[in-house]
Amino acid sequence: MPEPAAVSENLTTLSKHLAGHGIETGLASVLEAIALGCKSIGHRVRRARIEDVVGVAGGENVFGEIQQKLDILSDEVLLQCLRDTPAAGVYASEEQEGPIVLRPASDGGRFAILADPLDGSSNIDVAVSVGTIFSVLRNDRPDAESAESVLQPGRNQVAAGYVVYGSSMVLVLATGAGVDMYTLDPVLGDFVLVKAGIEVPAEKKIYSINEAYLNDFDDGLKAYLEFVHGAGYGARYIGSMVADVHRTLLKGGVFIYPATRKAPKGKLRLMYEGNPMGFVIERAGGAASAGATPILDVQPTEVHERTPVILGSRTEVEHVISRTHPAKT
Ligand code: AHM
Ligand code: MG
Repeated sequence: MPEPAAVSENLTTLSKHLAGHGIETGLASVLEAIALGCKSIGHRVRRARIEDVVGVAGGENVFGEIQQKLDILSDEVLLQCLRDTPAAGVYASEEQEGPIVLRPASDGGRFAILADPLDGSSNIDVAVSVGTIFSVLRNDRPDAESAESVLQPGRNQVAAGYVVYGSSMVLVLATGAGVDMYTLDPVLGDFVLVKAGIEVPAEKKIYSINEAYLNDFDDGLKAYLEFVHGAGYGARYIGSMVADVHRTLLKGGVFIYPATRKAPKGKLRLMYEGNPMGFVIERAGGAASAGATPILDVQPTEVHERTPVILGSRTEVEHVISRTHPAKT
C-alpha cells in the first residue's frame, strides 16, 4: 500500500479550535458571528478603491463619504451577524450613539459585544492595514438595565480580539484558553489556526508613538523619549492601532497613545479599543496601562469614553510608567 500523502496545510478552523478548548456554546456562537462579519468587512475593504473609482465622482469629499460609508457598513454587518445570534444580548460600537439591546438576558442574550467595526479607516485610501476590534462581556443585568450591562471594567471580558485586514486577513482572539492567531484561508473561506498560545516578548527595544505631538506631552513622557533616544531603540508607528498592536504582540515593544495637553484623556476609546487590546496583551503575558492604573481596572462611566493607552512588553511598559507615573512602580 502506498503511504498516504501528508497534508501540509493547517486545517484547524476557528470553530474546531473553540470547541476543542471548552469555550461555552453561546460564546463560541458570538465569536463565530463576529468572525463571519469580519470576513464580510474584509471583502469590502479589499474592494474599497474599486468602489472609489467606479462609485461616485472623485475628490476628497467623496472619499470622505466613502470612508464614512465603509465605517457604517462595517457596523451594519456586525450588527446583522449578531442579531442572528441568539446568545448576543447587547451591541455597542463606535458608530452607534448608545448600546442596542438585541434581546434580553432572559431570552438568551447572555453576552454584550462592543466593537470598533473599522478602526483606522482613514488609512484605506493608502492601502495601509486597518482592522476590527471587539470585546465580549457577560450581559447579566436585569433586563431593564441591559443597555448598561456594557459598562463593566475590561477585567470582566470573557473574550476579546481583533482582525487585521492586511496583506493577509488575521484574527487574534483572546479567551480563557489564551491568545490564538488565525489566518483567513481564502480558498476554504475559513479562519485557520496558525499560532496558539501567543506570548508577548518580555522586552524589545521598539517604541511606537506619534512623536509629532511631543510639545503636548508631559515631562515624564518627554523623559521617556529622551531615554529611548539614547538607548538604541527603534521607532515604528503605522498610525493604525490594530497594525501597531499586532506588531507589538508578535515582536514586542511598546505602543503608546498618551494623554496630551490637547486631549487630556488621549484619543483611543476605552470600551472598544483600550479594553480589548489590553485584554489580548495581558492574556499574552504583556502589560496594558492607562497610566495610573491597568486599563482593565478602569471602571467605565460612559460607552464612548477615552483612555490613554500604554501596552506591550512588560519591561517596555515599565520603562514608560516609571517615568510618567513614578509612584506607581
Ligand atoms: P479612528 O477610530 O478614528 O480610526 O482613530 C483611531 C486611530 C488608531 O487606529 C490609531 O492608533 C490612531 O487613530 C492614530 O492617531 P494619530 O493620527 O493621532 O496618531
Ligand atoms: Mg477606532
